[in-house]
Amino acid sequence: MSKIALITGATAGIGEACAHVFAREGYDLVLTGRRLDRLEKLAKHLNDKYNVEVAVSSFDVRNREDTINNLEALPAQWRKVTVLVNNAGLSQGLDPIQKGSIDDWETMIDTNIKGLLYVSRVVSNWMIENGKGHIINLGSIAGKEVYANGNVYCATKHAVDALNKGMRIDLLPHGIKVTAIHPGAVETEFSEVRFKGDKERAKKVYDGFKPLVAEDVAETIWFIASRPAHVNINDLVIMPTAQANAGTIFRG
Ligand code: NDP
Ligand code: 8X3
Repeated sequence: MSKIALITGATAGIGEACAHVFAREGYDLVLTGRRLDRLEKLAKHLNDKYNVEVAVSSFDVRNREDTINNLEALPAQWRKVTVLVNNAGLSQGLDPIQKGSIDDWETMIDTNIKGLLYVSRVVSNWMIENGKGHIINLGSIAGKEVYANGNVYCATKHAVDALNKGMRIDLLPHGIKVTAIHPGAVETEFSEVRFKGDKERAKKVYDGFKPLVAEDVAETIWFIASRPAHVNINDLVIMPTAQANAGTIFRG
């Protein structure tokens, strides 16, 4: 195994698109997410199509023990992770602070911040052992700006922005690159998850303009990962052309 990408949240959207791109580029893969059936189907497809090795590991990143134990249970050859795409994440609800669901807040905090930390704690140590690596964190435009009713989701992505900067400082002596990519609107399962399965409401988010698709973000992540050894992209914001900032979308 020469190059390995570990992608969290590979069962859908940006993570799944990253799995395709890294497999196309000859990377062996560790794919994680809760939906094991999707992981297994994707692994078989990528192995058949690109002849790459794919390990799958199904766990909920909110569960600290499961996350650490499942990662540590991977056979030793998979510890040679070259690129970690810290992608698993979600939004739940879109309500003003005084009306927000506390359960939703906890789900977002536990997934987007704590889950990312649990995975990073394990994999950064593997990278230190290997003397190299690249951690690519999925932030968001919601981690750069705040929009109406985005409150807690925006806070979790601001935390990712801060953690990205902190990780870069801490891992610098170990030769590990750290990058955050901050997309604007990407049409994935994201809004359907945010609105708890309400497909109609989710679809409306992307009405009247051309959003990014998961492949746009995945190709940009590949660009970030494929820079020469002496080049690191610290931070990258990527938006649909129709979106100026978190709250301004031109719907023609
Ligand atoms: P999707 O809903 O399409 O995919 C989310 C992925 O995260 C799924 O594979 C899901 O897997 C995984 N995931 C969610 N919760 C957990 C959990 N508790 N444990 C393990 N895996 C989990 O959304 P996107 O692809 O759009 O989102 C990917 C990332 O990009 C997220 O961090 C999101 O915040 C960020 N982002 C998205 C934008 C957008 O507009 N879509 C814009 C900016 C950033 P499973 O359910 O199988 O566990
Ligand atoms: C997802 C993009 O604008 O819906 O992070 O928060 S947004």
